[in-house]
Amino acid sequence: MTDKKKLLRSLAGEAMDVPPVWLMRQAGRYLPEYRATRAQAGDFLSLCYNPELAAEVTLQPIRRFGFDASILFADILLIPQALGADLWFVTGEGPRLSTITDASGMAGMKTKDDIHETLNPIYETVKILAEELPKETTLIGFAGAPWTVATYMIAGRGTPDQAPAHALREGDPATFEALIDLITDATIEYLDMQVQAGAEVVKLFDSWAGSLKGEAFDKYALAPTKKIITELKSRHPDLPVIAFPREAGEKYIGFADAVGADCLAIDTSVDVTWAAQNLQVAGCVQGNLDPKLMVTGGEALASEARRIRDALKGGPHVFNLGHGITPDADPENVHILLDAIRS
Ligand code: 1CP
Repeated sequence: MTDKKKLLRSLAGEAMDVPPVWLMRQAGRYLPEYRATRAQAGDFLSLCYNPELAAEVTLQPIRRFGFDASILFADILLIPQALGADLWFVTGEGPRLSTITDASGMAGMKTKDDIHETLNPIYETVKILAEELPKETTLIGFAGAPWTVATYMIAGRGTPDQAPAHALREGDPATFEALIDLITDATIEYLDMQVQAGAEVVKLFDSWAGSLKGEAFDKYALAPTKKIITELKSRHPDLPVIAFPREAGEKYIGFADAVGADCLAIDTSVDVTWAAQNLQVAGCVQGNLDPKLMVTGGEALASEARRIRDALKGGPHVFNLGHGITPDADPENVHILLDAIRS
């Protein structure tokens, strides 16, 4: 047990006084070396599809901070592109995609077996990382969960309330479900290839899960996630999976068990004492420091980090933020955070 990597021990259910720590978006614009490598690549998508440079930006925060885990540098929107959607990024605004508004939009999509042609460079990045990461660092692969990915494919961009996706879901359920099924099947193949290339853990990001309520949540957030995890675990029985149904509220309860995840990632809105009582009983919990504290820093950051660590130390915990670190965060604050957690 002792030479097992720290993150894998937490995911296997071990409680520790000092939890493993990594940060969502730990490779990103708050780091000057990331901005330099992105400029070298030309733009964000060229960086994602350049295995040497994508591996380099993945390694940068590990070198600088010594996190316990490293997350592959890529994006959840590469799957839509691999399925045939147009994808580009508008500087200062975010992603843009071609839209799917009816059955004709689905007719232009490729199949799950066609995605590797586009995504092969991502598997190459994973292979480089599996070679180059320090032996104590766990490599996490990832994908978006089908609902979140569908919201971008339908609207063609990020949306505050996912209204276009809800409109298709309610107005043309056959097309909507065909899209969810296609993303689900493609995601299984994509993550399987990441694992074959060397990813030791996979995480599913369902960033917009919270906008699905009641039965719609069960059908379109929970069920596709369960299908992906069930199929991946049938192919890789020992693969740990982290699920992140962001802003799921009371739907967090029982979620990890229902989908077969080893760890439930929680957003900043969840009270950690409540999480210890209601969520950690089912297994590992990951979270949930407010990313704003990575901008403001100081003693407020250190004491909040210790409060979260201590509230969750009775059970398995992976320390992380409740959402991604923002470009205006100060890298020095990461040292404050790590000192607070590890001392
Ligand atoms: O300008 C830049 O350099 C691009 C900024 C950026 C980065 C660093 C984007 C554009 N994506 C990424 C990398 C990324 N995205 C990772 C890599 C690993 C890491 O965490 O270090 C991961 C895991 C993601 C996941 C991702 N992409 C999510 C899910 C998590 C979340 O933040 O909720 C989502 C929703 C996306 C879409 C996306 N990609 C990029 C942006 C700005 C967005 C959000 C768009 C929106 O506002 O809706």
